[in-house]
Amino acid sequence: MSTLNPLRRVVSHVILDLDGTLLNTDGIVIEVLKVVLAQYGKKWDGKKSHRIVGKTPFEAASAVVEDYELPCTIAEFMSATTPMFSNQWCNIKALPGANRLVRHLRLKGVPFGLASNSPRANIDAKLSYHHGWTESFWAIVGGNEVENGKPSPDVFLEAARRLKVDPSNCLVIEDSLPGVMAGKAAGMVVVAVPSLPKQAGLFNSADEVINSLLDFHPEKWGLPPFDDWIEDTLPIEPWYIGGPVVKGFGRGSKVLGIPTANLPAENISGLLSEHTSGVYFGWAKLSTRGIYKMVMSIGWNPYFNNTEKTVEPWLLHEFDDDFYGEELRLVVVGYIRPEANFPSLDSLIQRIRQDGRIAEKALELPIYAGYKDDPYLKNSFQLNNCC
Ligand code: ADP
Ligand code: RBF
Ligand code: MG
Repeated sequence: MSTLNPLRRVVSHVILDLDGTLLNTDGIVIEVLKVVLAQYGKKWDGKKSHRIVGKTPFEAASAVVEDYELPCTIAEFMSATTPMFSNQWCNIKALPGANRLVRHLRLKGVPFGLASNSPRANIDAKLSYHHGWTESFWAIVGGNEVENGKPSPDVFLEAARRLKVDPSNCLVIEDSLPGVMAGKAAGMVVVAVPSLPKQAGLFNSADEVINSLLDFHPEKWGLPPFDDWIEDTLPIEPWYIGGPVVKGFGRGSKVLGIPTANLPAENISGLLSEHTSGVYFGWAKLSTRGIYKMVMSIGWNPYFNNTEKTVEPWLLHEFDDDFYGEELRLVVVGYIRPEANFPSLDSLIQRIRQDGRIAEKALELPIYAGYKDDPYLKNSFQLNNCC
């Protein structure tokens, strides 16, 4: 069976953006800006993130100086922040699915390049911390190597020129609006993977909007498919969270009939910013009761349009009573799907129950079953919560 939609264009080459698409740069940028703004007695405003995402360093600096009415020139601001950013490059993590994508394109022989608004020297420095990346790209183009940065198409056109391919045969993956505009202006197919939450609506010029790289299906565009999905699940590098069970939104059992045991925000905020929203599963341990299968959502629960990103683990077991205050530990081992909105509460409930059945079955597979014996679940609970 072919999964190719006849209306979809087929491509042969891929061009990736770096910051916000492959690398979780935004967190580092925000940390640095918080420190610098504090020196001027100002406070970072998360709602202004869109003013810097996808911009060249100079444009981003001018936006901050202007928005926060800083009493300095753009050049002064940049000479303060540039060394601070450079010091942080070693701490920038790959986004979920980035290593998997780079490895896949390389192993399948798909020619792929990198096109970023960052200066080439910065790109090289950032890539050097990610094993096997630099040598995987067939071409790398920095913002300083062309006349104009994104949203101008220059970086993408230059990447296509170096890849020796017609721009119309290229697929761009981009997290930012200027990047999507640049890819479209270059005549390329563009898959947007917005790095800021609740922004999907702004990306209507993209050919497809996905929630994370885990949701990229190359075969839709005539490229070789990933072959790591198993029984509707995608194995991921396991990650670990824990803490005492606290009160959530008060609607899991009441509204959905599906209780979800919430963890304290302060225990999970770092991990939450590292992991993209979606439905995941794994193993859960309750200190005094035992180890259970678990399926959970991470994100803003689009159906309820929450303002906070939360983790909502549903333990796949009938309990006779609540367990607020008990220590809960989770090993998250696989991914099922992006969070979605639903036309009715009943369709949301049906979908969550289906996620439960998928997780229940998948956790029997050897690739996931072994994590039931993970030391994080077995060890004494004195050791505290997070790894
Ligand atoms: P809250 O608003 O606190 O999240 P919920 O209605 O989602 O309320 O219920 C969650 C609570 O229900 C958990 O904190 C836990 O004490 C209890 N609970 C009982 N069974 C389960 C289960 N199978 N999975 C998760 N939590 C459960
Ligand atoms: N909420 C959504 O709005 N969209 C979803 O796709 C979604 N998927 C979920 C999948 C699972 C396995 C679980 C346990 C919850 C999911 N929820 C989703 C969250 C649900 O809305 C949440 O548990 C309640 O809002 C309780 O606060
Ligand atoms: Mg809950």
